[in-house]
Amino acid sequence: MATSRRKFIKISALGIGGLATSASALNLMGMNPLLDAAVKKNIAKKFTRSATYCEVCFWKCAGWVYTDEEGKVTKITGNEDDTHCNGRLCPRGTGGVGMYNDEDRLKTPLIRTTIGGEETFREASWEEALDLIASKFKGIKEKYGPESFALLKHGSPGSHFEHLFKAYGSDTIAEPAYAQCRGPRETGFGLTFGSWVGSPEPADIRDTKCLVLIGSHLGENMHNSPVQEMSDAIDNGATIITVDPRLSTAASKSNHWLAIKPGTDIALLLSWMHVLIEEGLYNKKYVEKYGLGFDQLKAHVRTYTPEWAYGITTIEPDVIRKTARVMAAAAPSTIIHPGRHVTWYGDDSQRARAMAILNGLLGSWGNRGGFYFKESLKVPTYPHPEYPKPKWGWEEIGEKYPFAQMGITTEVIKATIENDHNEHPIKAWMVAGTNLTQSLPQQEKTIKAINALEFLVVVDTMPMEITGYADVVLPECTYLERYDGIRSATNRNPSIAVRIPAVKPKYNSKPAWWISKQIGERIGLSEYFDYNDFEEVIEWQLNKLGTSLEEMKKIGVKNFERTSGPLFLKDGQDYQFWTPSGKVEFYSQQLADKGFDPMPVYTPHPQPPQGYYRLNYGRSPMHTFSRTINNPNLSDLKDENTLWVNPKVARILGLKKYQEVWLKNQDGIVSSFPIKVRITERIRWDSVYMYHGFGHNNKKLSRAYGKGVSDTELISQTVIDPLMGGTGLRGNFVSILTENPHKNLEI
Ligand SMILES: Nc1nc2c(c(=O)[nH]1)N[C@H]1C(S)=C(S)[C@@H](COP(=O)(O)OP(=O)(O)OC[C@H]3O[C@@H](n4cnc5c(=O)[nH]c(N)nc54)[C@H](O)[C@@H]3O)O[C@H]1N2
Ligand SMILES: Nc1nc2c(c(=O)[nH]1)N[C@H]1C(S)=C(S)[C@@H](COP(=O)(O)OP(=O)(O)OC[C@H]3O[C@@H](n4cnc5c(=O)[nH]c(N)nc54)[C@H](O)[C@@H]3O)O[C@H]1N2
Ligand code: SF4
Ligand SMILES: [Mo]
Repeated sequence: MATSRRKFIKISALGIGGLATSASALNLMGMNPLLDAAVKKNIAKKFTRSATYCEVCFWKCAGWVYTDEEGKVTKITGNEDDTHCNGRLCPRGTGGVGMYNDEDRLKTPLIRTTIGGEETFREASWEEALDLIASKFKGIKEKYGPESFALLKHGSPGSHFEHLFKAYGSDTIAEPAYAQCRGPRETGFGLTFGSWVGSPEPADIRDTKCLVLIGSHLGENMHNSPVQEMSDAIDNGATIITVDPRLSTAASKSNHWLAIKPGTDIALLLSWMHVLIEEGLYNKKYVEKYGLGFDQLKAHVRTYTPEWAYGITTIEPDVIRKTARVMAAAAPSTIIHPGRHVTWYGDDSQRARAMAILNGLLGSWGNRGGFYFKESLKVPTYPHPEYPKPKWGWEEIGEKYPFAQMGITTEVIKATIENDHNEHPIKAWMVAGTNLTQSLPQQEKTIKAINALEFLVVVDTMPMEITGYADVVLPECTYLERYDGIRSATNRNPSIAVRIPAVKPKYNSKPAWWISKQIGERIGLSEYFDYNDFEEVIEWQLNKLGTSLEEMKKIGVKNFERTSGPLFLKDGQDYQFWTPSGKVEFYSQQLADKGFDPMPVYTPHPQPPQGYYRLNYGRSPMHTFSRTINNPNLSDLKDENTLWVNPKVARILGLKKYQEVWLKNQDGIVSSFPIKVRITERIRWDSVYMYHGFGHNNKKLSRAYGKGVSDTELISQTVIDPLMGGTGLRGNFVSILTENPHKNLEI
């Protein structure tokens, strides 16, 4: 029976067969304090350094991994020549060593089995696990077609498996970094300027005179170079305007903090447009030369006065006027930052459009201190036969959303649940580098989809929650132990960086490129993997780019000259934007043609009912999502999240500092674990706030289990962006329970 077969296996139940950790292994992992002290004393050691780029988050800073004579990884530092980090890693990047050292890592392939009526995993050899996976690839293809095998991925392993899936004939590919992250801003800015914002964002923060952050919390969001540039901009006297219902770190460094009522940003943006236009402060030369539909926009925002917006946003009219004037005075060196995790309330592409339009009115796109024209180098494709053409794929699955530009994870979930009477039935998944049950809302649905699958293989480095649902778990080695694709960065100047293994894979773990090739060869796709080692692929590509593996091993990063022209527009220069009209589209005919508002409109969103508070969440500076919570170095810095509560709310509910509470959301879902209260004026009274990523429920994560609350488990209501299918996550409300609701259930 599918449901029981897919029962979540707490890998802790894995006693059978045992994954014994030997004493000598513990020593190697720096777990033995005596040995640690001995190592510290041994200062005369010789160190080797190898080039890498960081995998702790997706900024991909280039760095150096130092190993000592015994092959022990001692530290990771930033590469001075890298524009992503300028020689400095963030605390998470420095803590990357912990990913390698974590003794809870997945150690060997695991296969789901039943012993004495109990489901568990047993250890398996790579041969056996890969043969089983290959037989499933073949079986799914024969029975349903290759399209029915989906790849859900994130990070570096993703590209290796994407190659395998495309060679196999499946384009059913999606990642949470689109529909639960950046998707809406790419649509909103794309419709306006004709190009994606992309990563890294081409915001010229370093030279800006005015940086406007709308729910973007740089400084807690630790993306490296933008944080450095923001700090330089502050030193250079730039004005920072932060719109955030919470006093974020960025807000605390701002000249203006606009503590907006959550969910009302579009009203503020429209009234800013109103002030710029009514007071004649917009960039007339830029708008005349490059803009399209200004007159319609002018008519559209005529009634959106600051007084109108005040009633919605709670931001005083004179503050709205004043900040609009500050932005205009600094223009075109003003950045209305596009943000990054922008899937909030379901009208997110339209909010991103409003932000893009504001940048257009200020003339900042293509001007110094605004946004630069980015450039990257195309890494040549290692020769392989053409991919077969799938009959359907991510586009067909997401066809309801005309402006989607990548696979929508939640649509993959839907197509998996309804796989009996669906044109696009999904029957099997490979999950690589994404902890889906923690990164997708409505956990119940994700689990329902998993139960409907015929086969699930998970490739991860850690026994994360998602691995507990797998039929086969494959242990990938960490980024310090493997080659990966060349990092080609889109930046002011193009650059490339390499990842070279600093140490051999620990335990019985393997790199994604190897796993992908092994599966490919077993299913008759050898010609797509025409190399013995991924080193050969990189070497071939580097030669084509005019360098070599030998050179890159020495320098790690190579910067190239621009070839696409200047970073910014010249005064009065003719320029074709990549929109259908070649102009900055204030009015979007593309949207009108598909029946959407051609210019952004404010729509009210539900407010918390009596006794409930909006569940607000964001980044912990010391962690990346759920992936680092168990990291020995980083959990040392922060091992649980807290619940930010306004003093007024604390008074009403009689809450004390650090008191443990439980949360119950509007649908009756109760948090699995308690969370400690942090009483602070930094959060509005209508919301509570917590860091995302905590509240792990897999016991095998010895440091992370049961620490704090998972925001994801409380997100059961979502609002879908009708333009591109993004998942609005911020419409959930929680009440605070002071009594343990699980007390009577505990055995
Ligand atoms: N509730 C809620 N949901 C969110 C967000 C939120 O703030 N709140 N944020 C959203 C955003 S912005 C994003 S981008 C997504 C991120 O979503 P995910 O990418 O799913 O985030 P992580 O939790 O970091 O999961 C990464 C997984 O990859 C594994 N991993 C790490 N390194 C490697 C490796 O080298 N190889 C392999 N094979 N696996 C590896 C980790 O162990 C972990 O299981 O989540 C989105 N979902
Ligand atoms: N340390 C660290 N840094 C990271 C990551 C990480 O995991 N850890 N993840 C990276 C990734 S993938 C992403 S996508 C980015 C995400 O980072 P960002 O895009 O900067 O931020 P968000 O997580 O969307 O936003 C959180 C902020 O939005 C505010 N907010 C909530 N509701 C509203 C509202 O209605 N209006 C306004 N104006 N503000 C609101 C919150 O109070 C909070 O300060 O961070 C990146 N950087
Ligand atoms: S910002 Fe930090 S965690 Fe992200 S890639 Fe750079 S060093 Fe690593
Ligand atoms: Mo993200």
